[in-house]
Amino acid sequence: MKLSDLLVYNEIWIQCHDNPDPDAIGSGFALYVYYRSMGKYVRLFYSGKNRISKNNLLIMKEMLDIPLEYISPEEAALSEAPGLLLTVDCQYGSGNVTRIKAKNIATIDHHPMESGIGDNLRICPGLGSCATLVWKMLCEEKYPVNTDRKMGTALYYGLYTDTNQFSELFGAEDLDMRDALVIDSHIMQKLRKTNLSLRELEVAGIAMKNYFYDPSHRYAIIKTLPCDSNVLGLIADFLMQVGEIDLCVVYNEVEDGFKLSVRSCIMEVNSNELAAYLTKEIGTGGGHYEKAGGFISKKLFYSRYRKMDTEEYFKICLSEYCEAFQLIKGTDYEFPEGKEVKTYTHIDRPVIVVRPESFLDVGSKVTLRWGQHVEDLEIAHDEYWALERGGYIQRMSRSIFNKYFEISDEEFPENYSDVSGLPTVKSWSDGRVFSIVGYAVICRDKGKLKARGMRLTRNIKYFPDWGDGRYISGYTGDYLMMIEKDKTIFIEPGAYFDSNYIPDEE
Ligand SMILES: [Mn+2]
Repeated sequence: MKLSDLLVYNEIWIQCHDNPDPDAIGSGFALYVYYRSMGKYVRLFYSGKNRISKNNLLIMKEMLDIPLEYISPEEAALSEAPGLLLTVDCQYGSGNVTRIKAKNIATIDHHPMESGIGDNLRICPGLGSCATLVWKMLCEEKYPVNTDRKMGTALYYGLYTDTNQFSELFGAEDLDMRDALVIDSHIMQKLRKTNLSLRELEVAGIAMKNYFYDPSHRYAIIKTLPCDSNVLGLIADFLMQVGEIDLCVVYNEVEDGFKLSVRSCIMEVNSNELAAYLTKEIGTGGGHYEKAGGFISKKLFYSRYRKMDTEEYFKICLSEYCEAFQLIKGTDYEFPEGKEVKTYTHIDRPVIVVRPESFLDVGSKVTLRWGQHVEDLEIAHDEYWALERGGYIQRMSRSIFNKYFEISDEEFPENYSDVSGLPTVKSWSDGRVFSIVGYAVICRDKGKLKARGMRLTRNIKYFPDWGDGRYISGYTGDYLMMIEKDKTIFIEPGAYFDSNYIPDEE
């Protein structure tokens, strides 16, 4: 569904979920402005037992001139939308939205599909906020979003609160919106300082008294009472300052699922990977090395795990994760011998290689993006990145680069990758975005590269003895490789292995 598909209706009622949050209000407001500009009669409202009372919502409504109306449940029961009812950040018929009679229903949402009621649905569960979806749809209509700072601020604040102040942001499209929006930084400053209410302070206090701690894996789990998802992030950040705790999951129940914040303060666990692990096939999760977040759908959880208690689930899953990887340290690892290890020859083809130091400072933090692949990295001295197919980035030291690659004067190959677009790097310090291709060179193998390789039958975390101390994961089905003469170890993703390597005849 596109926004312009709904222009056939002259009256459009936009409904946020009950107890609306900044994402629902921001998304609804942007849609309100859009349909008004198209000459429609538009209403923006929410219902439910409670009127909004939190400071940040009141400030948002007032400073951004959002014409948000409140309709009591009694009034809602008597109302009927005359044209179209459009639910945002929620789905018609779900438990978190008061039902209003309507002949025509449309939905724009980023939660997992619920009832599927209505002919016009646009549901994208992978997105960090509903605001991102609305922004995308406005861009599809070529609507000049950046001429309206208030709209920009509303959408920005929606994403900001739905991703724990961007700390749990991981989607490529979410990053696109964050980088593209023009906002009123004065209003945003005010909103940042009113994130929590006194009630939420109490919820956080109660939650912290009731933690579960596993001393063998050094993780903590906390379930909180219903509260703003920002509180989850704050509690999780707090736990990371406790000496005995290396990892934590803080979560609570919402109408249709569970929101969670994940933290790690050790190099052995990447929160981004852990959040994806905890939500695999039952939701979405991801983020950065130290902070990540996610959402688990109740429907998917209970259909898979029946009546399992959620805390029990997290205990099992966290312990499983802690034991699921073999740790391999670059310096003292003995490559296995045996019949599962074969010698392979690399198929020579052009590779894009970049030396990030040539345009970024050593030690600076950046986000690397290539298609849907998003990764945070710290620029290490003398590090090179080979950009391989499927959005995979092979990191290597300068000495390895010099030994095995030579610069070729070929043109950039067309269709280099099956990943759409070209890779970019965004600097955290000043927000500048660099297209890597401008700094990259095309390389070829120096001579025939031969390596010993073994298909992984379990997951590993490989800690190279160069770089920023972070590990590289290899999963069952990937290949652990070693160049014999200098014992260089690297991981090749299983998906492209056969088109990159040929086994030698034994
Ligand atoms: Mn939302």
